[in-house]
Amino acid sequence: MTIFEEISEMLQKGKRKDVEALVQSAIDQKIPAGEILDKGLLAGMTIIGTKFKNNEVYVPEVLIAARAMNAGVALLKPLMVAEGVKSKGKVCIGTVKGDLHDIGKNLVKMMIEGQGIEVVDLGTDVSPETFVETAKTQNCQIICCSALLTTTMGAIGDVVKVAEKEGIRNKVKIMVGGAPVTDAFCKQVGADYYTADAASAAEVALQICEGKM
Ligand code: B1M
Repeated sequence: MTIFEEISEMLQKGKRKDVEALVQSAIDQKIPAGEILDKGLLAGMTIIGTKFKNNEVYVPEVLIAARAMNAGVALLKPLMVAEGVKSKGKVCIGTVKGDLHDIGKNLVKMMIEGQGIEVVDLGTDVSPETFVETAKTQNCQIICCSALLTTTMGAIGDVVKVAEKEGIRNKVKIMVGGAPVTDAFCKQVGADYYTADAASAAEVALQICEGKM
């Protein structure tokens, strides 16, 4: 088994300390940080994402795997900066105005990070203006809106309207999700992409950042 496969396997099992030790060992072997990230950590997180989508693993396993991934990434980050490894894109994410649910949003965030994309987490109860201002000032390719209540999902339409008003609608994609949200609703409010789960959201985000969508 290669060290990349070992990292991937320990990440999938959520073994944070083992992931840290293996990543450190790979660093000591002078393996480039970008390679450790791609072939070890991101490979493992992609497998977890697929399993989560297929109901083979559940929320707790994903959270533990993400914690292990974050520990490995923390060791690599300074080296990646030094090596000039670029992230695959940048997005902002938040739960819409009036809505305090963040478990699903956090999963989406972790899965997107698991694709090597930088994520600005705006938290919960995020105003349309904050989503748009962040996308503008931080050059985000995607605004990701999560809504869990039928009473708050309408706020996604406000994000679209503010993006239009601020003149960034043609520069940013708007992705939406959350239990009451549907593809029909996404189209109705003029957003770009609806996905039903965190793994699909991460796949679509990567395609957008790579200019394939
Ligand atoms: Co609330 N709540 N809650 N709640 N809560 C629901 C959503 C509800 C369905 C429960 C019910 O009545 N059966 C109901 C909504 C009814 C409706 O509008 N149709 C409800 C209600 C009514 C409320 C309050 C109004 C209750 C009250 O105070 N009277 C209140 C509202 C507070 C507010 O937000 N202003 C409230 C409060 C809370 C708690 C604070 C207690 C807590 C939230 C804790 C937290 O998030 N930190 C809570 C919880 C936990 C729930 C339930 C039980 C679980 C939600 C959850 O985390 N699911 C929920 C009932 C349920 O769903 N069974 C309920 C797990 C999570 C992984 O799934 O978030 O759907 P989910 O995310 C999925 C996908 O939807 C998707 O990916 C995720 C993973 O694959 N996804 C995206 C999510 N965002 C995405 C974005 C994307 C793409 C995919 O692209 C950008």
